Amino acid sequence: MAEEKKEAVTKAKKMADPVKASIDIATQEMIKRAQELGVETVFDRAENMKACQIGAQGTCCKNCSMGPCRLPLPKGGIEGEDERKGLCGATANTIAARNFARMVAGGAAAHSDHGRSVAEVFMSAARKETDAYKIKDINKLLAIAPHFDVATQVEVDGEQLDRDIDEIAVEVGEKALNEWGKAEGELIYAKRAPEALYEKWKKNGVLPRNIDREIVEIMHRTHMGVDQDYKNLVKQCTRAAIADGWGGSMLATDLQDILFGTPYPLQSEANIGIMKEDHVNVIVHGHEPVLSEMIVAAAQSKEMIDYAKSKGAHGIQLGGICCTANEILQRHGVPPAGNFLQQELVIVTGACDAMVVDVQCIFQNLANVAKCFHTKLITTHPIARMEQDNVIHIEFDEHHAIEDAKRILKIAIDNFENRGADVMIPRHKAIQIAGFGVESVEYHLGGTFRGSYYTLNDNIINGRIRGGAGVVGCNNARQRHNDGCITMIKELIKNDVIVLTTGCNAIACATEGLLTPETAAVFCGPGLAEVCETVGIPPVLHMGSCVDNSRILLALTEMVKAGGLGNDISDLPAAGSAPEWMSEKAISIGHYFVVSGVYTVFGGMLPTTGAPVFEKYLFEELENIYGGMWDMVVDPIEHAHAIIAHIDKKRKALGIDKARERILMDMADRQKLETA
Ligand code: BF8
Repeated sequence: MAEEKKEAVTKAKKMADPVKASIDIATQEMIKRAQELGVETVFDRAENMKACQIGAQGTCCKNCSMGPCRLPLPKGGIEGEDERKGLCGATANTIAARNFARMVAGGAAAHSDHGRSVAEVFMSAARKETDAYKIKDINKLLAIAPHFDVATQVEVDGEQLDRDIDEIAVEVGEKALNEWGKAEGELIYAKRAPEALYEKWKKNGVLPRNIDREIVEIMHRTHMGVDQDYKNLVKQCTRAAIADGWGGSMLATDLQDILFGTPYPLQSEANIGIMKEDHVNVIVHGHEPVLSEMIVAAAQSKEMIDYAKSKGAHGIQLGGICCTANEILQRHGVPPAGNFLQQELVIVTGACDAMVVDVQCIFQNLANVAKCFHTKLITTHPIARMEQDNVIHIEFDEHHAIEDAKRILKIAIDNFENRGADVMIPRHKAIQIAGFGVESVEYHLGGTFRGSYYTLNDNIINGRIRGGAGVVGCNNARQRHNDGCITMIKELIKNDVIVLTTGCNAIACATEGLLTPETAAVFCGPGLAEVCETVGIPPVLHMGSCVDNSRILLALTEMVKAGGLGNDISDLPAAGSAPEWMSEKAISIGHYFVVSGVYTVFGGMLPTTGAPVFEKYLFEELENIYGGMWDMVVDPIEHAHAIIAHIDKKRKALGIDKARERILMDMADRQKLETA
């Protein structure tokens, strides 16, 4: 590495201990490598900058310039009346609730704006304005059309005939796009929730009107001097969170499935070791699959492979980081090179010929790390550019998508010969099975004849499976990388809790080898192991990217519909978790799980601890309204046991807490088990 380039890197004062920083050996090796080369990473920065404890408690208000007003929780807590106030008189509850609501707005905006971009590309494809994208999954299009009141058949001379697919697609696309800004009505997909849940939302006045409006209204209400009632603020962030989970995110998932194909289980690998020394390594990072789908297609073309070979490489190795990785993994088997905290380390290998980024979760420091190596860092999205002068911007346009993808690949291929001597790819990678979804879980755990979640429900009722947990979310440099996720999940599956996972948590599970059917015999309790071995699935099911948490909502809804486990999501022996969360998106996800009836536990720190009354409202009182509630448990084993205790509570309420022999039930038997 050139000396002048080294100088471009800000040297950290203290260095992270690689073993304390991550449980993953590849990550440990690359942190050490970065330190040897004098390249600073997030792990070192976390050693040198401590988090602001007032902000972490959620009680710093910077919404006007009379502040920032800081209201730390006194040591020993509050005795008597809480007299803390900002200059305007805002209480700790108001401040924490406003901050929390703004996090929901940020997260919902990110997921939903992603969804909007997909909807726009969907419209271009439906209107045939682009050759690059086609309606790929017609069955899924036909499955969602009725939600939008779009007819799939047409009457001709008294006969019902199938309607033209492009016509259906245009109409679905128009109605879907309308969900972001329609003037009246309510979010269409809210009705996909179990009826009891929809009625709860209606009764409490939290049905979203449209996606954008609920986010904008949070920004209005949290402006200085507007909403000063934490319960009313939570009501608004409930609307916005539902608009995310059952709106923007769910639309993103559905439209991506129609455009790029609904995922089905496939085998791949994971971790930095997927990179190849003799190949052109191209890493895609971010969240939106519209460009990366094209990069996958272009990288498989003979033209690009021949071009790579003409430059001395054996081929092109694609890899991913974060949720773009999950998107192309679940549909094409492209292996993830790592999760959120590994993004800089992929460049530190010295073998990353190009990193192509779109939106969300992208470190600005990538540009500084890229400067130390030959890596071309390419931004592609108009809303996510970088100020550093070594960054190339190639704005992606769906109308010439494949040309853009080839242009990017050529830059990477041309860069192959510029690799320095500092190449070190860790040898560690693991095999994984990914690509589960509502449809494939139904196939594996329901069967083609019954076509439902009966088998899953039966196995929960007979106790082989104790319950289910959606374990999702990020990494956080304030915690040991992947430790919270993996320790917690191993404890869950040991106790017969099946896990559905997405996002960076899913990549952590993949790198630790938890996403193979063989894992069941090693880590699971006897009941879950038996089910996994019988149907040949891993005990941890990779359900996709973070917008695909909507798949988990729909899987829970299918469980309710299949019968025997109550009438609503809140009756199910199920819970949600994000042990290493860090982003606003995680807060939005957490909140839509809670108000969909799911007990949801976060690790690390929640920005509610500085306002105990507000926190109690989230942690206890919301259960009386929606059936779900927030919780925070730092220790991963205790975190798992909080989930298990909740599952056991729900099993007891359903009357299935006693071990019982497996009996095949018909619908009448099942209905007898329904709770009132
Ligand atoms: O959206 S899990 S670090 S990449 S925010 Fe970001 Fe968190 Fe990863 Fe996917 Ni989700």
